[in-house]
Amino acid sequence: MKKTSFLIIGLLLMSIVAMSGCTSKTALNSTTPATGGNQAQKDTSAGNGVDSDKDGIPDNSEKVLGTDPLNPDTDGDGVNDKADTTPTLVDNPPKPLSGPVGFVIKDTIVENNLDEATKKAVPDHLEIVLENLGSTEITNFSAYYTIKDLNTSDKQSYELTLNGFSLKPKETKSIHIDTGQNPEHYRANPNSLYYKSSNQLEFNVMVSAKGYQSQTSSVNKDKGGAEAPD
Ligand SMILES: [Ca+2]
Ligand SMILES: [Ca+2]
Ligand SMILES: [Ca+2]
Repeated sequence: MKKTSFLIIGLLLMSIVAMSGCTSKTALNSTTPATGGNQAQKDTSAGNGVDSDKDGIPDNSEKVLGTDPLNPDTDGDGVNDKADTTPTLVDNPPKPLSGPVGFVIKDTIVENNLDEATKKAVPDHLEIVLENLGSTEITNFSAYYTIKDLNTSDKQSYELTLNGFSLKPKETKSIHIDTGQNPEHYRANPNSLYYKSSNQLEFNVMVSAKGYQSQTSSVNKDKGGAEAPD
């Protein structure tokens, strides 16, 4: 009996030791890393939400809408692109001013533009050549122009305050509407009909200066896209 009891106790002890070893081994295994560090990272750079002019419309969307990504008020009517239901059409066009004829529009150029100083070709843009007829300097100029696609009848219009532009007595000088990077150059919408449509386009221009009669002109641009603005 005594021998049998020792044998049973011995067997029990052995099985306990064996079990504890096994448990400990399992426990060790369970602590090995189950999750690697390879979870898929979300690519937050994929959405190009850059809004250069801070008007609430991302640059990519402005391209689709046909508005200017670098101008928060593309048509210049005082209403921000995002709030403007017609961001490339001035809803309340400026009225022509009355008064003496102080200046005239000598020419309106929309293609084959030349640099005034060098007479070399520059990229196509809207250029309005003005002449001061009088003996006093004229300042406070503004311009309003419409572009109509003669195939689709799409129409756009833009208003510009020509800060820094003046005409000395008898002076003849151009207003350039392009990238607006130089003095007396003003910004055109790079996504306008002018740059995006290859149909024939009709331009109607009105130039005003405080105290003088507004002057108007019209010109058509042949089909074919304008060159990229300079
Ligand atoms: Ca924008
Ligand atoms: Ca804009
Ligand atoms: Ca606007």
